Amino acid sequence: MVITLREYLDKTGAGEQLKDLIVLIARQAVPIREAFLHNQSYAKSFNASGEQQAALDEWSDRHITKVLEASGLVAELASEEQPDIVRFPGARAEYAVVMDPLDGSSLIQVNLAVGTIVGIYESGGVLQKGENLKAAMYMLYGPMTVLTLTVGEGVYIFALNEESEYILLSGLVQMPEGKLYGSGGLRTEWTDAHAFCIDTIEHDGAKLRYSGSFVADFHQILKYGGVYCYPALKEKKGGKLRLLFEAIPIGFIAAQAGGAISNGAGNLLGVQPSSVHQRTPLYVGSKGLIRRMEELLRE
Ligand code: AFP
Repeated sequence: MVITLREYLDKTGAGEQLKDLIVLIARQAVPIREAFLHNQSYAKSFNASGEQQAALDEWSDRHITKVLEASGLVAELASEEQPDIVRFPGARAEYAVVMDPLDGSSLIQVNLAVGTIVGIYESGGVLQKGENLKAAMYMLYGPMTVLTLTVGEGVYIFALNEESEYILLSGLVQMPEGKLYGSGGLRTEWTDAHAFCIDTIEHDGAKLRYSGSFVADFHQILKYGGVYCYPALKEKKGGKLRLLFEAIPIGFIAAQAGGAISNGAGNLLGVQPSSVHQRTPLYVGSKGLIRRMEELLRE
């Protein structure tokens, strides 16, 4: 039996406004996909983290921001592509959204999978611990467009069909213990502790898979098990990935699928963000492997 995104949401405890917001955001995969063709280049601008924006980064950011403002459902938004928190004082609901509108943008020009990452808090603004999220989702633009979603009742994966309708692909996804791994940062930049950790799991048979798109790399860890990491580097103690836009929503999904996310020392979902563009070292994947890596990092 075919189950649509809306039908699935109607069976959950999510409130009407949250369901509307999720469906609205998920639908933006259609215009974003269409925009790929005309936004292949780099823009002249740099984001708040000093990285050059792709034209599609800018386009997706502007597009989703406009849609969220018009919805009247979102009071506060933090985007990887905007320097400050954006407030919509006219909103009739209190939702706060954190997003990376186009994650993995260096892969746009080589046509590898990239995605849109979103986290939704019910109220209280965007600077909150990940464990407070009400919902998290990502749309992955690969050969198929898939939506991975949690409203705190497990993880469900949907595929966008030819009528631009999301159809349930798999439900109550459980992340297995697995042997894939990918680590960001150059080996020469890794700390001794992280290098020891990677040497050890490689010795135990871990197999390298790393594309440069966090959302795509995480999706295969979700399905096959293993670990994605972007560690603290010798010269950059915070690593590269952003706590709000990347780590928190993906970590919430991982935890809902029975996996875990750590900053190397403990659960990253318990970390209180202090600024919008804060970076964090990150290890996300199969629970047993994450615990093992925390132990190895301590040794
Ligand atoms: P953006 O393309 O959205 O800036 O993010 C890319 C990213 O944050 C993440 O998606 C990748 O896993 C990581 O950077 C890749 O970084 P390296 O190029 O250092 O491997």
